[in-house]
Amino acid sequence: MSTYSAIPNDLEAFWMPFTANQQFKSNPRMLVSAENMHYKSQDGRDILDGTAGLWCVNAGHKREKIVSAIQAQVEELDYAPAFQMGHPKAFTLANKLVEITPEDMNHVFFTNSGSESVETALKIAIAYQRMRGQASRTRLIGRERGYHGVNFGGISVGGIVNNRKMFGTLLSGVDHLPHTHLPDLNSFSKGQPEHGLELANDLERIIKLHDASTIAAVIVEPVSGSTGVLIPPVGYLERLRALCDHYGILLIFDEVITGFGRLGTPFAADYFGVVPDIICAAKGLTNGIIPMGAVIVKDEIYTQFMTGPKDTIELFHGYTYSGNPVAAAAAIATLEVYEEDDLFLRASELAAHWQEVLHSLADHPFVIDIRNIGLIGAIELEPIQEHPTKRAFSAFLRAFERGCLIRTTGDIIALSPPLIINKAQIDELVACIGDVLSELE
Ligand code: PXG
Ligand code: PLP
Repeated sequence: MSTYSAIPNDLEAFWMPFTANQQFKSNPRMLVSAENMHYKSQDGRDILDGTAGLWCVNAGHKREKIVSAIQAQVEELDYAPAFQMGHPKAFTLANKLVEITPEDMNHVFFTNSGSESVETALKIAIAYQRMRGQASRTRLIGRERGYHGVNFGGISVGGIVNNRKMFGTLLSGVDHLPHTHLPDLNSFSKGQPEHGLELANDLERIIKLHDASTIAAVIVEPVSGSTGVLIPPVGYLERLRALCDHYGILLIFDEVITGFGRLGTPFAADYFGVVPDIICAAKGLTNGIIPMGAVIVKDEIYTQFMTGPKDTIELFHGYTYSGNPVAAAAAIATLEVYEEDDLFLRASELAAHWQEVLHSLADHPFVIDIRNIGLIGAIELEPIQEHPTKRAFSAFLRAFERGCLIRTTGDIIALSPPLIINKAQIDELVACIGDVLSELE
């Protein structure tokens, strides 16, 4: 007898990620197809995508070029071993990717997700320090309210209590900068907030405590996404860069969300004019279609690893699917779509309208802050006493009923539409949220 006896559409077997499983399964919200700016729900409604899936479908859904590239690749070469063997598309992709990375960042290590990119970047940072004769530099510095995926390294440098508290003692030798969210000083900022640059100086306190000779790297999101869109104060990233340079510490930008045009530039590094030593990427690399991530390093880091005996593996690290042919084909096609449609420029041109329309919600009930940068926005709501997150989650449910997909984290509505969105759709999305806010209790 077959062991495959699940009742069709039984929702129990799938343990859903970052989901209130019991609540969802009692009232499921299913998406069944998608095209351009819209999902289709199981009950046949069009849902305007205000979040690019989970911050990843930057070119919009069902892009013909990417779909055909994947189909052709599956026919031609489905899989190739990733270790001690190569296939052309992974090299083509790396070359294409470094055309849009900051100068002197010309080497790419492929992973399968943002979480894996973070683990890879942290390991490269520690190994690099050792390769250059600084083996005592093993500490990693993250930041409060940082999100760096869900693996052990990432949750250790991350700064979200719920992602950490259940999982034991995590990595040792980690410390955290303070977050940069200063609502009393910066609420309703448009673009970068004015106050908070001095929070970067906390790195010097940490250095005094541990000594620079023990610190390998600092990892931050240029703009924190998951914890509710925390935008770096003017001058903050520049100060971090200067301190890292001064003390011989590598600076890692986790650009899993900010990469691929979200701010209207290829990377946030370009937007802010601050170049890190290592960039973590994923999500928009393949338009979210096939899992793939990338770690991009400065030439100096790659070169440091390439000085040993020629027949020795330089970095004992890699994944079965690093540079997977189908993912590589998807990513090449995705980068072509970004280029052909000039989507990063489009995002930067839409940013002013986005800002204006978003801030028009300032006077709505319960709104305590609105912030924005590029095509990212956040609307922070006053929490219901004793029931944090409930008000925003109720907004999410109501928006879905009204035909808009938004994302909430805590009591913050986070928005990040595909870069193909037009002005009328921005207006529609924000009007939908306005209606929802007016109904909230
Ligand atoms: N770093 C950053 C900065 C991220 O935003 C990851 C690492 C991990 O990537 P993977 O591919 O392993 O999930 C992320 C992912 C949300 C949300 O709604 C954000 C992420 C993932 C899912 C939901 O805030 N960011
Ligand atoms: N666990 C076992 C038993 C494995 O053999 C492997 C890979 O060969 C892994 C985990 C890692 O899997 P991946 O390379 O897909 O990350």
